[in-house]
Amino acid sequence: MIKDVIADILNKKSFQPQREAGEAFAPTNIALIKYWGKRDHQLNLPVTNSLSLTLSELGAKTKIRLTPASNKDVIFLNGDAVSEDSTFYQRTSAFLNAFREHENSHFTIETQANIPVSAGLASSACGMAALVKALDSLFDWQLSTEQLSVLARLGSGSACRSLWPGFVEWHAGTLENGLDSHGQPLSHQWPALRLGILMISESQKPVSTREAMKRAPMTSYLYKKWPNQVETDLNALKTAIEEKNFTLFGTTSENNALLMHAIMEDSTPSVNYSLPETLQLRQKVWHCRSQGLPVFFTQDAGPNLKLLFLEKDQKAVETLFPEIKIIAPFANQEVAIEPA
Ligand code: 2P0
Repeated sequence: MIKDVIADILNKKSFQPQREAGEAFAPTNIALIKYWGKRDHQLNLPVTNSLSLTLSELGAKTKIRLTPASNKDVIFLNGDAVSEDSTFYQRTSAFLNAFREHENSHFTIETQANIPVSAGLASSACGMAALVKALDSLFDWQLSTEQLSVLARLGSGSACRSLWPGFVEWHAGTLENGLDSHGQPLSHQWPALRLGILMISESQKPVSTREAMKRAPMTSYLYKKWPNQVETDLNALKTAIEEKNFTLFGTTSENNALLMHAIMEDSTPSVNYSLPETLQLRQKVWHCRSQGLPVFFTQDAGPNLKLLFLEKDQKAVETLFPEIKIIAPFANQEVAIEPA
């Protein structure tokens, strides 16, 4: 099925390399209104729309070339060869099956990522987005950004939002083949917005998001509320962005993340990505707010928190959370990729 969809997108474009290697960078993105639950698990088609913020300076840079003499794909992550037994290798190699001219066409992929892998920092999002952009460059397909977004989604759902800077909405779409399920950038910018990462643990998740996303719709009572709540939250967030209403922006993002985590816990078997320190930091954020500091959090499939605040409060946030790494998503900063 994936191969058919990809064949539709590529429309007989060739798998002959047009240069020695294809190379591309893609930034990671953090969802403010989350993607949780799929209507098609093979094609990564979501139940609802979602809305994210791209972190321009954090992401993955990928170089891909064909290695005809090799009998398997070879993948390097930050300079180290990735084990064939790892999920990362298997998922990448399986995705590449759709792009081989012959069964024995193999690739060498070198990825430099400046975010930790599998710690809820959307590493698969930037990794898959960089990979499809690098393939497009290797084969010189000249696909549109929307087509690249569909391809990236087939590798990993959230990757389809990593093709644009700023705020991006992923439209769930209604087509069975998912060709209408891709990202779309919002025209509004918010230069004063800041996102701060609080790293609590870089270790791998106890349950993959793929597995956790299967459990929720099948077993969670709260999940019945999710599609309607996402619609309400999307409307509220878009209003907040248009009107630069930061209280509405922060409240909506935080509540959406909390409902997603409640759904995870309410699934059977229960899924919990938080650590004791996560809960302590959530409480610290709430305490700061009660003292008048407008700071909110969002949390993905991992224990780390991302704080949302405005430039005017950056000093106060840095003083209260000295370990924070702050990103200005709308500043056009130079992209420097160093391994994490
Ligand atoms: C998101 N997450 O919207 C949500 C919030 C994690 C929590 O998308 O199976 O790696 O490859 O489509 O995109 C993480 O899941 O899952 C994710 P697949 P993906 O960012």
